Amino acid sequence: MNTQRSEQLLERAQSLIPGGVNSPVRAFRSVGGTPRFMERGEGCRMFDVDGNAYIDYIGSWGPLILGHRFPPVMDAIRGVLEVGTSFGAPTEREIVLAEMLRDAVPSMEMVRLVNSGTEATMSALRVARGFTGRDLTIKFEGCYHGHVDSLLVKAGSGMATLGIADTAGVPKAFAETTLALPYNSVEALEAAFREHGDKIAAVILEPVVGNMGCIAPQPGYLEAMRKVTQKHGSLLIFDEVMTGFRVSFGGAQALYGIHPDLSTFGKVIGGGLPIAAYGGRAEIMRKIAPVGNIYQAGTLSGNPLAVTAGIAMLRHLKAHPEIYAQLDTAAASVCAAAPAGAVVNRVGSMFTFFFGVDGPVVDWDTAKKADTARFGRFFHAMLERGVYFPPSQFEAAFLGAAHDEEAIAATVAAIASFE
Ligand code: HOZ
Repeated sequence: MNTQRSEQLLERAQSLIPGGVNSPVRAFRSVGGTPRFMERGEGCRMFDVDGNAYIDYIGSWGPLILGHRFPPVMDAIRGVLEVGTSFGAPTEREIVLAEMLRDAVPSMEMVRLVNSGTEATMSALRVARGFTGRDLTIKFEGCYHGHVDSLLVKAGSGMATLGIADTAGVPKAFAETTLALPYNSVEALEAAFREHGDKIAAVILEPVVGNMGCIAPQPGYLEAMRKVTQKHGSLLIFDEVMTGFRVSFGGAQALYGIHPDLSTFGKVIGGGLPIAAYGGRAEIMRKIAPVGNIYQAGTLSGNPLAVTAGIAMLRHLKAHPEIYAQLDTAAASVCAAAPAGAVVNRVGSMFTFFFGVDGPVVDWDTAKKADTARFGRFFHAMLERGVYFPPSQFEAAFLGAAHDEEAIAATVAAIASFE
């Protein structure tokens, strides 16, 4: 495979942009080799600057559930270009998107739009602290909630990929407001509440984890979490940036039947443009300025471009609920082809093959035992055959509605040829 132009661009980028990339996992550091510079996308495929085509299993890390350049989303974006890209003043479109979010996710009685998942989780956490008057947060080892200072403690995604335990630059005092517990352990959660219950503002988690690879909650885990947070007056925050409108139209909370107090959304809700949202119980959300005294703001928040793309995306998903069953079937076919010995974790269209583990992968302790060198060989074998999986053992793969039978068959054949 010719990668000459990508190599040239990497060299040029590296002198100017740290690692040559604007988000660390893209740099291929844990798998080695040259990150591919992309030129365009079409449906389930991406094409790089050297003319190589790839069946895409990152989908922009989640947003592209309908594939690249999905026509209704593209048309909606073209339409809004005629009226303006940002006003810094409210528009009716923002209400439409907020209504769609509330209708799909009943626990979100009120919503605030922001620009990224990081902003959404940072804001939700501030609101939880402001509402409860408490400072401590519980998060889970291997979960990632964007690069919020206090949440970069034992974090997944790029931190897990690069082996950075705790990032420099976060004041100790911030990190000390966070307790990191093992995922899927009711025992650890209850013990933390026994010790610190009256100080815990919130528990934040990925209800299905995507950032240490894909990990599902064990039966009863989310229920226990709901119960213990309620008992101690702490807020339960579901970070559904990855899972929202992905594992089901109403997100993981609809799939598992749990009502969190606050939720964060991103990725799919922007149709591929930068947007995110947080929201929850009206009683809590009314504490936010200008109604209350918890401050959060943003110049480009609710900008018409991203809002319009999001509306088009959600309209299509709502009108075609059968998409979720189709995604499930297609992802099951890909997972059925997993190399011998790999442990397969999958929830709907999110999945991971864990290499070299000898039992179920349910938390960071079991995930980190994975043979990352073998994963790297798998990743490159797939890339050579034109299949682009996430360049990290600790990131979930995403399949979309544009993955047709031909793409699935080609993926299955590529996986089958890996030894
Ligand atoms: N942290 C993102 C995945 N969990 C990667 C984002 C990107 O590189 O675009």
